[in-house]
Amino acid sequence: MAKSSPSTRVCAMSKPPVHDPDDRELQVGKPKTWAVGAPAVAHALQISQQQMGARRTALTLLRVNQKDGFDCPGCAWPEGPERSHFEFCENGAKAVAEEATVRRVTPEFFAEHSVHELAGKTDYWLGQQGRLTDPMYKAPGEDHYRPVSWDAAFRIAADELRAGTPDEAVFYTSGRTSNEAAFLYQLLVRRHGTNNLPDCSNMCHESSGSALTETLGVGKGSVSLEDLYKADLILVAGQNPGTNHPRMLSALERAKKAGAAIVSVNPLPEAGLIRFKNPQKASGVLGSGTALSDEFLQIRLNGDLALFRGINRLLLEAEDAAPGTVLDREFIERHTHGFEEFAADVRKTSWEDVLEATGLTRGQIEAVAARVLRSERVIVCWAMGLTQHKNSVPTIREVVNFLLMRGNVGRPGAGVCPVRGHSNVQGDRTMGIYEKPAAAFLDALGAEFSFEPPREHGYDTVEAIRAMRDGKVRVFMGLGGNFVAATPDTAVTEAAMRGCRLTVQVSTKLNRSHAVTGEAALILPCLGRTEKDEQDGGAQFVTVEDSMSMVHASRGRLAPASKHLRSEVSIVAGLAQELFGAGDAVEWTSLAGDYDLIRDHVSRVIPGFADFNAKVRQPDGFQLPHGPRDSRTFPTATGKANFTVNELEVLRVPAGSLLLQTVRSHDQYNTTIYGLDDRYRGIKQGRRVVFVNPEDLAELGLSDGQSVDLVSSWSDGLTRRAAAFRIVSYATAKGCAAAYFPETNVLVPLDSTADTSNTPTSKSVVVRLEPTRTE
Ligand SMILES: Nc1nc2c(c(=O)[nH]1)N[C@H]1C(S)=C(S)[C@@H](COP(=O)(O)OP(=O)(O)OC[C@H]3O[C@@H](n4cnc5c(=O)[nH]c(N)nc54)[C@H](O)[C@@H]3O)O[C@H]1N2
Ligand SMILES: Nc1nc2c(c(=O)[nH]1)N[C@H]1C(S)=C(S)[C@@H](COP(=O)(O)OP(=O)(O)OC[C@H]3O[C@@H](n4cnc5c(=O)[nH]c(N)nc54)[C@H](O)[C@@H]3O)O[C@H]1N2
Ligand SMILES: [Mo]
Repeated sequence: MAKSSPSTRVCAMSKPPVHDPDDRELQVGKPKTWAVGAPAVAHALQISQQQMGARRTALTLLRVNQKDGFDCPGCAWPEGPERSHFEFCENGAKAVAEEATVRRVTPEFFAEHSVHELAGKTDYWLGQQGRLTDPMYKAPGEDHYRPVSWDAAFRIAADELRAGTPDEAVFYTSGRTSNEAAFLYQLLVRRHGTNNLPDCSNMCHESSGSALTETLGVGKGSVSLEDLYKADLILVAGQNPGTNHPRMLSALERAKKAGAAIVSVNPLPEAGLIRFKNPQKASGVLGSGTALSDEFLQIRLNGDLALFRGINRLLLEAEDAAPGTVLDREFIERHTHGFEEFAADVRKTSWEDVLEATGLTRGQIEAVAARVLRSERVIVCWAMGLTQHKNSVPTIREVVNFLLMRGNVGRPGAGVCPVRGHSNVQGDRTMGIYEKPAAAFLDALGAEFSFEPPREHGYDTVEAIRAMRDGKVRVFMGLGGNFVAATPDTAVTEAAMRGCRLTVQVSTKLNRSHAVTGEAALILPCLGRTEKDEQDGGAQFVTVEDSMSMVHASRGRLAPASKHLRSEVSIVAGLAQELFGAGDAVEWTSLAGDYDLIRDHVSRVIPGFADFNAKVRQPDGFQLPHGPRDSRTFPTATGKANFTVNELEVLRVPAGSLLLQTVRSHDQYNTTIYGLDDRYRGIKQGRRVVFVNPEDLAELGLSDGQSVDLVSSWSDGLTRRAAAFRIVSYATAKGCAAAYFPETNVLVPLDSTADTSNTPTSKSVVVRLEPTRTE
């Protein structure tokens, strides 16, 4: 079917539905130049009422992010001490509505729909079915799930785990899991004898973690909300906060009112970054809002390393012209390592390369450098636009170089701000969800629970898929998430999952990972954030850590979606109890009955958690220590903040090809599709669209409205194809295209990953656009 290069061996295509029935209604209008405001509130309430009804909507939304309420499952943006009654945003409300929905997926549903049939449904359809109510088991050779008791489910999983070696099991985690569940889970996994703990972070901010750990010694952001309000200049690179972190817009608005300039760096002119209407203020709902960005650099995909190298070179030259006025010499001498080598290399940066890679003019880059020189305090914020490329780790290291030059780390109003995705993805890593745990962590864990944890590193997400593909994995378990749909190379990943003996999913909602399974499959339905968690020891709460290292409590208030649900903690403990038997050294049942006991263990194993139980009961929780932020101590290999040398290689695509980024629409949460619109980009009732620059369309002989297949080639000779996308002529950077994931994950080759972090290169996929054949 592929009429592509002669080297084509196989054509990988996403099996699941090529067409959403609703896609026929697809409408393309004009993109918006502002975000939030009245329509956002209306839209959030509409989706909430569809899912929950009016009364439940009011009850639930008032509890989001309140000090005695639950943490919004939407994103990891912090709340800050002064909260309004509506400390949520449109997309937070949609995330809550998805979970608090009154729709149910019952045993009768599974009797009616075979697994085979479910695999043919869209992600949207699957998610719309509602909350899972009962533990379910699909036996080998059967095509239907049947109800199973919790005890029998744990026995099935434990038997299968015992039948293989510890390394023949893979334990995935998604970032909504609470600290308590995550801590217990990694304990189970390490007591079982493996470090195979891939997580969604591997596909997300792993590049930030890698780069920041090497250069600053801590793989987390170094700023607090207060710092944003004190900054003179905030660069927002590779991030779409209007959709993915809407509450960040309020913070940016406040920073701006306090005098900060904002520069956004993005191939797409994202609505929220241009103009923002604050829904929490009458002026925002009715007025024309705040113009947020002072400067918009419409950079080419993958151009950020070049941009920061260019700026850094200009800063060095400014220092040469007026010595002692640009660099923070005292900071560099006292606190950093490797400056001379870095400076020598950056001076050699070729402007030709910088302009080609960024697609910007030298004047634009000089204007930003001039702003930097006028700014005492600078913060750089970023998200997936910087982390999902081959050169992501060097790119983020270059951002660090940029900040270190002027001492912009470890003082008020300055620092690094990787904006995390899932609401507790940072906390899960803090709790030890990591395939490459530090020796000190394992030592402390082993001492606390009197056992010898495995030392060999485990599989990350991409390595786990390879191992499954190669028949090295018997059991896959997912604590949340949707592994099959979120990961790259859909055809390869689906085959890999089907090759497992048993797949186990701990989930709130139905998704593709329940439909594409191992020979046998278990669905273990769990409580969500919004729900009451009653255990033997009484009502429990859990804790989470936000993007700025604040740890706080989260208490659900709603009655559980079904009486058969268990908490994540109780599911992990139940499995462990069955796996390790009665007299185990860890008292799993007691821990599951009273989460304070888990927190006591955490307080002894993980630095920064002393007095955990007391501190987390303070109204605002507490902030974890962070050497670079608190005292300019840098726990790196050199004991100082490291400047690094980062080679600039311009990513050139073959003639006739474009560089494709895979992004989120406004109506989705990763693989959960809330609706089929992408309001800010002018798309209604459809998702199979590809955004292309009009000049590229003219050069390629294609036109707006035409249907094309997206075809990616890779050095493995495999041609990957996603069929039938409508072209939308759009103001993206030249040479760059954009389309939504998960539909486009079929195009991302498993082996195309970032150096060091091994993150799939979801934002730089080389594709050709081939007119869809209709025969
Ligand atoms: N409503 C909602 N909220 C979410 C999520 C969701 O799906 N829905 N997901 C959550 C998760 S897990 C995460 S990780 C975050 C994701 O938050 P984002 O990173 O904002 O999400 P993406 O849609 O991947 O958007 C990437 C942005 O980077 C830009 N970009 C892409 N490539 C480049 C590049 O090479 N250079 C530059 N400078 N820019 C580039 C894109 O144009 C886009 O604006 O959001 C979290 N919050
Ligand atoms: N092409 C491409 N691929 C990407 C990305 C991209 O930008 N482009 N982004 C990547 C990123 S940044 C991320 S973080 C990953 C996301 O990967 P995942 O985290 O694996 O995926 P999600 O879609 O967030 O998972 C949704 C499912 O989680 C379950 N769930 C929801 N809440 C809870 C809960 O409280 N407990 C439990 N146990 N389960 C729950 C529900 O069943 C729901 O169906 O995707 C990555 N994939
Ligand atoms: Mo993410």
